[in-house]
Amino acid sequence: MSQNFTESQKEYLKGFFTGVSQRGFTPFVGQTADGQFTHDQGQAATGNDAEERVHGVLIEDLCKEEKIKHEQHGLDIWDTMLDNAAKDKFPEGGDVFRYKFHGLFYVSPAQESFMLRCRIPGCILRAHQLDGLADIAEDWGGGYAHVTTRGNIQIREIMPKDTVDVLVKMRDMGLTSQGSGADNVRNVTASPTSGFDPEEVYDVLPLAKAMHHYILNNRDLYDLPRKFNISFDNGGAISVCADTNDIAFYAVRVGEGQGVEPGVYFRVQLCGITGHKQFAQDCGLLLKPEECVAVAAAMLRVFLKNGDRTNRKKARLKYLVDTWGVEKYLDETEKHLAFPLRRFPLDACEPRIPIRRHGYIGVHPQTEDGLNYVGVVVPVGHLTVEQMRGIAQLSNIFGKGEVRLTVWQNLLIPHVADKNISGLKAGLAELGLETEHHNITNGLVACTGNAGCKYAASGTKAHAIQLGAYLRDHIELDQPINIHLTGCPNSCAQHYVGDIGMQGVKVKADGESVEGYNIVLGGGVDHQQGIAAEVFNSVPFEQVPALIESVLRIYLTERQLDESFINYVRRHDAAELKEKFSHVAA
Ligand code: SRM
Ligand code: SF4
Repeated sequence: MSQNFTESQKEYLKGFFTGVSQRGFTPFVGQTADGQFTHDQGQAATGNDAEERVHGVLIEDLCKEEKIKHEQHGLDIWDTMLDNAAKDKFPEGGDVFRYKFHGLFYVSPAQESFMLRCRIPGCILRAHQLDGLADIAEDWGGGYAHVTTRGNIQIREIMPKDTVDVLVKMRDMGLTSQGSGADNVRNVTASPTSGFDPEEVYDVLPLAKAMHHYILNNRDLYDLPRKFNISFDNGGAISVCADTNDIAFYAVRVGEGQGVEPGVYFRVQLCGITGHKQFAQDCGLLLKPEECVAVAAAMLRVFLKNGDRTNRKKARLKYLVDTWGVEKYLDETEKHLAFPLRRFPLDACEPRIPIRRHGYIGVHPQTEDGLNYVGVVVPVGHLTVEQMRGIAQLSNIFGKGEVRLTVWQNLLIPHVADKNISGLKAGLAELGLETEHHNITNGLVACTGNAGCKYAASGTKAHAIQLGAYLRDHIELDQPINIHLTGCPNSCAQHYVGDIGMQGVKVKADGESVEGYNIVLGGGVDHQQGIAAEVFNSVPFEQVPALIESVLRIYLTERQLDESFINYVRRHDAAELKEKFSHVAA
């Protein structure tokens, strides 16, 4: 291929890529400067017997979803979608799965409608986009939206006739939902304070955006063995919960005398999947910022080629790396790259500053003098259309028309001048939104639950609101905690990383089946990384608020000095905790 370029073309390309690099975007992503690709450009069937095998697997051995993809690619159903929209008809058979390639989830029987899962790359929204999403929710949805645990937006209750209008409107606003579901890379997250955080090591927003656009423009990446999460953390005190992702980048500094040029680099953690009780682990790499997207793309392609296509339960990246070991995975990754990987010990990097939990809620100074960001509590991520429009308007009046979403289902409004703080807060209060610290309700996270998800055993969002209100009235904590409610073992609200985590289950009470929870204690992320241990089993929700209150009271009584809840819980093993709390569960 390189022979096809004249010398002047090669010079032009070199200059172009250098220019791109200087603007903060990644130049080499599976492609050398002279235009050679280091990966296959989209390929489904392989081998001599191409009709028989897909990704090296006999068609008859493929799992259901792989067969569906083989029959027709999810991105190739536009005609079907037009036809279904014209007839106001829901998809059938394999098309239900293919619609998810477009971010449209037919969520029957929980609701007889679609849920639209957007992509909000880097978790940043412009005011006009938030306004537009409010229009979608009002004109074609249920009049509300949810901030998700990937700093993203979901809109529900969309009917088939409106699906195409919704997708077109998304594109008109400079947004897309392509690949937000099914076997694709999900919303690429970035620290919500990126770009204005006085404590950040590196502004990761350009990297998250570059990653997003790389995925959008490479069709081969729309055929992974399974879902995939990528996150960029700026290395400051406000975390993006990167270590729960399949690939987690976080910025670090390396000082003098460590054998590499001193400066800012990225560590790479692999295989976070906390529903399977595993955090992403450091894989020993040190990357320059401009290498991150290339490495992620190469890693994706190794996964694409070698991940399990026969068993959905073993198809996540974790299982490939478990089978191969990290070194083999890195060696294979290197084959897809135009530069060598830099192995470098983690302990030669400067340690990260401590994370401030809930630290973005309220008013905080930005890098630029006189400007602030304001963290807003969005109870379980639920926003009405009026609130969405109001936030957009307030961000225009008092900020610079920008809103950031957090993986804790909250949001923040940046670039607010000192003199505008009170106006903004008053405006938010009128919308029923708080900016005040509260050590329990600021960290309340809940998945969709049975209001919209067929897997849910419980009404997580409604229960979270009830629980928060109860605890607020009954107990005061002097330190922040997180409570995560998830409706089923899929762990979308990541109950295993909450100080208190709750997983929905059906419980028998007085001969009747009622909504309840298994309750785990002591989970955390980042510097408090740890999987929570199950302490209570099958508790009807009715009993949960008083039970959690009792647990917190015992903690307050028994803790050493100002010991945190996590540390208190972790001083005991699960059996001791069960014993200790047995009387409150009775
Ligand atoms: Fe999730 C499937 C909702 C984040 C693990 N998740 C689902 C589905 C699509 C159920 C389905 O297949 O129909 C849920 C849609 C409900 C609905 O109608 O709203 C659903 N997941 C959510 C959201 C909306 C929870 C929330 O309320 O915030 C989150 C959307 C994130 C986004 O914007 O992309 C959401 N889900 C997560 C996370 C956290 C994350 O991605 O950072 C996880 C755990 C991390 C992980 O990847 O394992 C997660 N969701 C799952 C799983 C289990 C995957 C696994 O390999 O174990 C499923 C089931 C599946 O994929 O087959 C699932
Ligand atoms: Fe649905 Fe289960 Fe995910 Fe909750 S955790 S949204 S119930 S799949």
